[in-house]
Amino acid sequence: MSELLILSAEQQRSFHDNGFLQLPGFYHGAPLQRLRAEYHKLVTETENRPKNMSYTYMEPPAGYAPDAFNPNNVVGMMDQTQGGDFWFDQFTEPRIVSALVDCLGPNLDFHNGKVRNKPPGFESTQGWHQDWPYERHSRPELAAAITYLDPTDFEAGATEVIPGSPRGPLPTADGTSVLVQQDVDESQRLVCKADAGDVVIIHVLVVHRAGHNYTQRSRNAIINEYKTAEAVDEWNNRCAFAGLPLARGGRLLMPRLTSD
Ligand SMILES: O=C(O)CCC(=O)C(=O)O
Repeated sequence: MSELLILSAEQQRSFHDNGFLQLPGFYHGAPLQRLRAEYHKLVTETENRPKNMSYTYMEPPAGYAPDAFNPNNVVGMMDQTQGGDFWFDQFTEPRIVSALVDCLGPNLDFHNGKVRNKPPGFESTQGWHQDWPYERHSRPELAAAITYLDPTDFEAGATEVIPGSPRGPLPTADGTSVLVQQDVDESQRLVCKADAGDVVIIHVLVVHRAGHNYTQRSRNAIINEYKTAEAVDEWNNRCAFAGLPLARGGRLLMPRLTSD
């Protein structure tokens, strides 16, 4: 096996055994503040953006109001990667690319980027799923890196996973892309309690779901997905920078556009 770029052997093993890996404090201090500030601009300065940076908004449920960080209740967005140089550097960031190389392999491409938020009162209706039906490739060599901008805990926007769940595609409920919910052994679930700045990497076949947010504070997250160069798109990925080569033979390819 080739030399690891950033993860410890134990972290790499944990990803392979469990299908997910939490990287606590991946962003902290000034870089985390900058990330949050840039993100605030992303969800407030929504005019004159490239057309395929599509925003979706959530109607505040009774008893909940949008908070000052995400005042328009943006619940989702595709292709935040097109939001300017900062956001290009965010998904090509050398440390995250290195972590994904260590998890997936030395030849890494980008897959897509999105925002999935949990505004106050958000109820997750998607349920347990694998990302595979949404991201079919010639081989299941993909993973999502979720960057949390706020502390998340159970019913405060935390992602839940079934560690070590089967690595093959599981049957989906009729007419949907999610699993038959009753088939999932919830006793095995793990709540990914995260702090602002944590990153959780989730393999495309790992069973997981987004949590609810029954608090008055928005829980904001960026989700960038990566794949190996050997995994060929069969899903017709039209997202920005799909297939962009990020590493070859373990060597990172992308220059930095911004100085910090
Ligand atoms: O938002 C989350 O906590 C999880 C996101 C998720 O399940 C997904 O994008 O497939």
